[in-house]
Amino acid sequence: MKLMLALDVMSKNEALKIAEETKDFVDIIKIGYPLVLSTGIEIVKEIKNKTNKEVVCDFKVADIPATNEKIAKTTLKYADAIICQGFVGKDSVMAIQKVAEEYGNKGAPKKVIMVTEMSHLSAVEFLQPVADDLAKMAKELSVDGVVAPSTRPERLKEIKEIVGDIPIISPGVGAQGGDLDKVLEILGDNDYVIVGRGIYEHNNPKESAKHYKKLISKN
Ligand code: NUP
Repeated sequence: MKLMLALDVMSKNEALKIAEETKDFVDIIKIGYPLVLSTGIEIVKEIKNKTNKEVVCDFKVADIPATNEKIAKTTLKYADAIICQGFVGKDSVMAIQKVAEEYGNKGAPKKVIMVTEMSHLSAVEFLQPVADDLAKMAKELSVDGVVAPSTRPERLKEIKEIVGDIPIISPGVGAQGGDLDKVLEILGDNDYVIVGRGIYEHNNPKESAKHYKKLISKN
């Protein structure tokens, strides 16, 4: 199982410092609007140069196909992977997959990760009722990964059963209170546990990353 650092800090210096400090224990780095809107998309390049890790842009893209295509082009020029929403439907996700295919190559394929059920409380209101269908769509489209919640292990399990061998990217451990032990029983070698605040808000991010890496590597 792999550790994905969610680097949702708001300053370039802090981002680069934490990325470098934790890089020995982190498998891949995820950034999103907090950092990119604060510093610009070029931060992707800087993180990659400092750490030699793949960078995922968590933009939860959710627009019409033509606009999704533009967002994917700007993002995948820099990033290795992009996260999109599935609830906008197949054509919107496929528009991103088309860009990923065009921009990637054998040595460095670009990946499209799709959200199914989110981890926060209110995800049960609108997303949960359609999340199994979203997971089925993710499988049909052969996306490169799906996001599913560590805050609801029973749902994580159900979504994993639907998507089969598609890697799961799972947020919710740490600040959101997800039970890592339960999550470790469900996820496998090709899946990712996302930790953000549990690492970057810790008084020693390196030690915290080391701790999480050790816990998830036991399985
Ligand atoms: O359902 C989701 N929940 C979630 O927390 C989908 C996500 N992409 N995330 C992201 O995961 C969230 O935006 C943040 O970047 C990370 C979790 O961070 P933390 O709660 O560990 O700080």
